[in-house]
Formats: sequence, C-alpha cells, structure tokens
Amino acid sequence: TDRPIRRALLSVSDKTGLVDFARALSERGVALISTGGTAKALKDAGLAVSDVSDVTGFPEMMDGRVKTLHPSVHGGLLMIRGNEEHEKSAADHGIAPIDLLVVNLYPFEETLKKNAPHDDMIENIDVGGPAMIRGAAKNHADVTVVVDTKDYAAVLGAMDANGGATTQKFREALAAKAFARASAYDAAIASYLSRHIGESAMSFGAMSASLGQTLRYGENPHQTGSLWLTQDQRPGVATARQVQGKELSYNNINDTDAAFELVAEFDPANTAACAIIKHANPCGVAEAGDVAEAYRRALAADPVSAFGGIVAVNRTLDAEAAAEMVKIFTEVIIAPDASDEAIQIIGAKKNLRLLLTGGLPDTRAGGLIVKSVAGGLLMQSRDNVVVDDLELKVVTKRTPTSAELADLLFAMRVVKHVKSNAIVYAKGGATVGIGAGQMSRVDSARIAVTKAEEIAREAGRTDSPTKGSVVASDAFFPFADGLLTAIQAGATAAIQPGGSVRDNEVVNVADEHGIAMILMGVRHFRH
Ligand code: 93A
Repeated sequence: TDRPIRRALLSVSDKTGLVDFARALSERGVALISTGGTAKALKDAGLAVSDVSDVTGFPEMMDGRVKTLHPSVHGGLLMIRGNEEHEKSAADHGIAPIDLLVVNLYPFEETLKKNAPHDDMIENIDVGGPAMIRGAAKNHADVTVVVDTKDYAAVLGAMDANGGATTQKFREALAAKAFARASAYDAAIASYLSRHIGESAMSFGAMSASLGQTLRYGENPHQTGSLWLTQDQRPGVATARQVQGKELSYNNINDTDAAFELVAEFDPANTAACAIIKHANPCGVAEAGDVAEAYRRALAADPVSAFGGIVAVNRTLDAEAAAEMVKIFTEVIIAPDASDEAIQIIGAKKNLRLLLTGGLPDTRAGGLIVKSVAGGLLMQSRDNVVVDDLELKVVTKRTPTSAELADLLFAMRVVKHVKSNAIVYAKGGATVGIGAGQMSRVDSARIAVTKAEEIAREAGRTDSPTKGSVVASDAFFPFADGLLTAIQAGATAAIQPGGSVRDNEVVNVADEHGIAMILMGVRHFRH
C-alpha cells in the first residue's frame, strides 16, 4: 500500500534545487518541516514551513549539533504505518509520521578538499543527517528518502504518476542509494581520521569512494558488480563520457582501463598509438603517424584475437580511424576525444560503446592500486615508472641500432601492461608476438613465437614474423632459455630489468649470438 506523501522533512547543506522542489511538494499538499538554514531558505522564497524545533519542542542547540536528534523526528521516520503498537506509541507521544526525508550531509568531503583545519573537519561530521537517512532508508516500506539533489525531479514524477505516493520499487532504490551515500560518507571520515593520527603511510584519500554504477553482474553472471568512484580525477574509464552504446559490463570496464592506461604510455605529440585488449591483456599494439594506421597495424598484429576486443587510442579519434574500427566487432572504443564525423560513423553501430576521456592520464602520476585478499585489502602505489626516465645500460658487446632501440622502448612500454610472466616481441613499432600470464618465462617466450607464426600463416605469409624483431621481458630472465627461445625465433635485441644471479650467463648467450641487450633495472610485474 503506497500512501501519499503528506509530510516531508527537508534538511540540506547543498541547497541546489531546494526551493523549486519544496514548492512543488507544497503545491501537492505536502507539509514541510525544516532545520534552521533550510527553513530560512524556504521562508525567504515565501513557502510555508514549520521549524524542526517546533516539532521536537527543543531549540536547535550546541552549535546545531543537536537539531533533529529527537524521538519526534526519528519516531516519525521509523514508525511502521498500520502497526497498532507503533501507531499507539506515536499517538501517546504526539509523534506524526514523516513520509519523505530530503537530506544532504554536511560537506565533509568538500571541506577535506579545501585542506581545512582539523576543527573544521570535525565540525563537518554530520551526525543527525546520517541518523535520519538510516532511519528513513530502513523504513523504506513507508518512507521515501532522497540524498541526491539530482533525484528531486524523479520523486515528483513518481508522485504524479501514483496519486501522490511513490512506489515500493522506487523507495527501495532510493534506500539503497541512501545507504551507499552514508557508507561512502563514513569511509571518508574514517580515512581522514586514520590519516590524521598518522596511522597510514599511504594516502587513503583516493580510497573514499561513492557508488558510481551498479553493474548488471560481476566478472561472471552469478556475481554482483559495481563501479565505485574515487576522488582521483585521472582521465580514464571511470571518469569518461560515454557517447553511445550499451551499458558497460564489469569486464568491459576492467579491459578498457587496461587499454587506455597502455596507450597513455605513448606521447601523442610524438606518435599515434593504438592498443587492442582482450581479457586485460593486449593482443595488438602499434604506433604510427596517424590513428587509423596505428589501428590497422595493431589489428594486423593479431586479427583473430581482436574480435570483440577493446580499442584504445592516444589521440583524437578521426573519421578515417572510426571507419576502420567499425569494420569488425568491437566492444568498446576509448579515446581522449573524437571528431564529430568519427562520432557519426561510430553511431552506425548502436551497441558499440564510445568513451571519451577529455585527455590522457599522466603515466608518471602517483595513485593507489587496490586488490582484495581474504580478510584484507592489498594496496600499492601505481607502477608509474616510464622507460624514458631510466638509465639504460647496454651490457652486450653489440649496441642496439637506432631502429632496434626504438623497438626496444616500444616493447618495454607494452610489456609493462601485459600480465606476468610477460614477453613481447616487436618490430617497426608494432607487436608481433605477446606471451602473457604464463607460470614460466620460457613458456611466455615460446607462446609468443608460436602465436606470431600462426597469425602469419593465417594471413598467408611465409616469412618468419619474429625474425628481426626485438624482445622485452617484464622481469629478468632467470635462465638463458627464455632468451635463447627469442634468439632462435630471430630476435636481434632484448630489453629486461636484469638482476638475476645468472645475468652473466644470459649476457654471454646474447654475446655468443651477436644480440644487443639493454638492462633497465626496473621490473614491471603485473598480476
Ligand atoms: O549537527 S548534526 O549532526 N545534528 C543534527 O541533529 C542534524 N540534523 C540535520 N547535523 C544535522 N543535520 C544536518 O544539517 C543535515 O544533514 C544537513 O546537512 C544540515 C542542514 O542544516 P541547515 O538546515 O541548518 O542548513
């Protein structure tokens, strides 16, 4: 039984849209109650509103710390309508039902962003607001709770469609949102306080998150999934504008992130880059003079795997590139920007998601990576090491040629984004073979070659694709076998961090075969 909304309590710090919403409620016969500042805003706009102090019989006191914390408010929110005992208690104590609660909280997060002094932070911890939100959300069978100014219109719409009442389903959705908001708010306070007392060396600032989107399911259909937004405004999948296409799935978001972070390794001022991702690993990556050519080359690197992949580019998507991309089935395209023409071309594929980020993330920027383990969270800073900033040591008799060096740097940018053990073969600014996620490095080295040969065969080519390539390894070669595999496949130069007890053995094998090898000293595991 959806009862019409008769009485509403409004208590908001963010007064956006407040007056219009309250007026619309008033016009629908809803009686309004408000706390000090909210009541004043409504009275100033000429609306009839009762002060919460008249409802509680207490003045707002102690700097406003105690305004709504009273049985007249909480009883009105929590009483079960139609429950004899609840109704009797309400009648005995002069408590009237509150059918609609409109609250947004003291601006704790905004105050945090302003680097406010500690006293201000404490004063901005809202107590009464969350208490009411919880009460109303718990009692969503009877009460509509609104915590987001963007939901005002929907509430009025629901009321108008339903004789002044909202529906159970609508109230339930709002209740879920209310608890999510309360939870994010508390997380922000907890992280602030733990940092204040110096409990954590790492910044948990970006860790306070709010629910961005409930996903259809998680990694598999029997799992639930959701996307949470942090304060980190890093351009990428979570902050991008979705121009068109179906709703993103959990896996789409994960893969799109991997794709865009990879192309961000390439400076758009120097080169156009394209990465095609499947299951969070690249199947083809290439650079070229323009985006269309980079895409064609990335696709050619492994056209079979690219089917149903995620495509990322580091420059504005133009019409020519868009026309190439719509030729095969792709799940998502992500780019910093797109021309109107390109958007139109993508528009022909209704389901294809197009995400525009407005820019590239800074690969050198810090940030937090979070992963859950049983009973805990693992946290680490981002892998923000860029090969250009490293001291590259040639350890072999032969020094890489300039063409080899360019490919070594290219391969290293890519291998950083491949799951360990990762081996990448590259030639002429494009990947020719990628070995990902194997338990032994030599297997990754072999699989990449086998894969490369298979792709060449399917394309009707008779040449050896890895001949004349370079090879990059995300961690040191523990034995010479991995490198030997690459040499036998025709690689002429290698880059790896080094640091194995057998580095000498590996370098000797390189020298025996006339291979040029660079040690860059930094490992790029990725799991
Ligand atoms: O200081 S509080 O924790 N104590 C309360 O009893 C209380 N009731 C509402 N904060 C309280 N509020 C908050 O006041 C609301 O969540 C809202 O953010 C704000 C609205 O105050 P005003 O109407 O005076 O601008």
